[in-house]
Amino acid sequence: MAEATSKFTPRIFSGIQPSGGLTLGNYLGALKRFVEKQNEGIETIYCLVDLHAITVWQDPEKLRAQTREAAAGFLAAGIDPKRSILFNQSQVPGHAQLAWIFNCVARMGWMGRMTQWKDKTAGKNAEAESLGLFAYPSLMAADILLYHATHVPVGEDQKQHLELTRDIAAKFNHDYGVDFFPITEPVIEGAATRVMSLRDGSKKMSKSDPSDASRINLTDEADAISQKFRKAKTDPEPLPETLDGLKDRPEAKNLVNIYAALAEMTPEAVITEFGGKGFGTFKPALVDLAVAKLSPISTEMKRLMADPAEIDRILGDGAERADAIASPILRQAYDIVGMIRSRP
Ligand code: AQP
Repeated sequence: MAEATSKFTPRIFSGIQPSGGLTLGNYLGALKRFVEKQNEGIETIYCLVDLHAITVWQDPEKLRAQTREAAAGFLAAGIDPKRSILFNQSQVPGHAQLAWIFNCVARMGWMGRMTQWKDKTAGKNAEAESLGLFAYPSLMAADILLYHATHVPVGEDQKQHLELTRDIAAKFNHDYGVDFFPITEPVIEGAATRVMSLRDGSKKMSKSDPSDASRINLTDEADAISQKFRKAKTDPEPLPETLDGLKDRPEAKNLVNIYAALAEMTPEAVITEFGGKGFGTFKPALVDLAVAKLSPISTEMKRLMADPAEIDRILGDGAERADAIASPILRQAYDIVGMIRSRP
């Protein structure tokens, strides 16, 4: 990991929105790597960012169910709630409180330049979107900086938001003449930092895509995984003999990257193994691999979801531990900006 500001102890924070079921994109781009970071022995704080989820309409009952399901996904994928802190964002009030300060530090122009804002409002009336959706990156900066996190593992799509987090930290430090917030490093690693839709190689795989066939859900059973990969859009050519040959073949490249990430090998090694072979050979191999890696996760998720009270207990315990780190940092931030604190 690159060195963040050295006075800060290495600490990892990251989150996922419970705005739908977790996808293979969330798993390979984020969750699988969260587990690796936990297992490297660094302090890890992971959050289901439910306040982010409501930047677009969520049915309240579904949101609660999706949050528990996402928590089950984290646990099933290998997050150990004793070694990592796992909680849902709304149980730690400091996220929203620090976000307000950052709303006053960040500039409107910074938010307006975010490609995610542009993508999510493309073809729509942006004026009718929620203010929360516009200010989303400011809350994300608060999520991270509330814990003085030094490193944030994310997928490629979050890189720009991480840059904005650094800008907010730097402007806060500069405006108030302090060295209080770290300049956090994004950690974007692995073969599948941007998993694409199985129906359209130019679109990111996303939990909110209206087409279920565009994504593998972590809850999908072997049959669904198999069907979706077999029907995944490809071209008629066999896989190329070199990586370069994937350059103008986004769908083929996507499947090679998924295979590489699941098998923990490089895309080069996948090409060495399958170069010259057609999708009639490659897709069944991908299905076998995906089923072998993902089925244990979906089975464990089902087991965990049968006991929602236990999931809530884990999230509550995580929230208390997160709050114990966040509260003193938030108090200092309020002191720095000049808020009076005289309540007994
Ligand atoms: N397709 C992807 N490939 C690699 N990484 C991905 N991530 C998301 N999609 C992919 C990574 O997952 C983490 C959590 O993302 P998020 O849930 O906070 O929001 P998102 O990036 O907007 O994900 P979705 O699935 O597209 O959600 P919706 O549809 O609700 O907007 C991040 O680290 C992200 O990079």
